[in-house]
Amino acid sequence: MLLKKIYTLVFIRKESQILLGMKKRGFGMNKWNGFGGKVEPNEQIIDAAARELKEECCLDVKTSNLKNIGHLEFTFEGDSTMMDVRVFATDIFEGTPSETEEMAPKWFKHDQIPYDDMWLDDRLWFPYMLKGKLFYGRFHYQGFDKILNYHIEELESMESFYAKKK
Ligand code: 6U4
Repeated sequence: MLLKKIYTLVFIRKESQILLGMKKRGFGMNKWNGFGGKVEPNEQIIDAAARELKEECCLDVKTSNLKNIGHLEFTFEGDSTMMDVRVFATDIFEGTPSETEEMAPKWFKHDQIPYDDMWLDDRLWFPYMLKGKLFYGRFHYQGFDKILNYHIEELESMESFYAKKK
C-alpha cells in the first residue's frame, strides 16, 4: 500500500520572472526548485505553503493570495511512499528574497529556466505553469535521475480535480 506524504511547492512570479531557490541541503540538494516542504500534522496545507516560503527565502505571502495551480505525485521504484505535492503561485508578496540555511533564491526569466539543474520532471510541467494553465502530473522515478513513466494533463479547475479524487 502507498503511504502518502503531503508537501507544498510555491512559485513567486514577478513580471516575466520566476523565483527559484538553490536547495542547499536535504531532498533535492543542488537543484533549483520552488519553495516548500512537508505539511506538519494538524497544519493546513496553505499555511504550510506560506510558512515554508518564509522559512526558506524570507518572503511573506498572505495565504489568500496563494493560488493552487497544480498537483504533482511522485513515486520511486522500491519505495512505498508517494510524495503528494501541492503547487501554488502568486505575484503578491512582501519582502526581498534572502538566502537562508536551506535555499539561495534567484530570479529567472521564463526563457532562462535552468532545467539542467532541476528535477527531471520540471521541464515537463513548467510549460503549463508558465502559460498560466492548471495541471496534474504523476511521475514514477527509478532513483532520482530516471523517470520510468509519467502522465501530465491540463486541468479545468483544481476544485473539480479534488472533488473527483475523493
Ligand atoms: P526538512 O526535513 O525540513 O529539511 P522539508 O523542508 O519539510 O524538509 P523538503 O525540503 O524535503 O521538506 O521538501 C521537498 C520539496 O521539494 C517540496 O517543496 C516538494 C519539492 N519536490 C519534491 N520532489 C520534486 C520534484 N520531483 N520536482 C519538483 N519539486 C519537488 O519540482
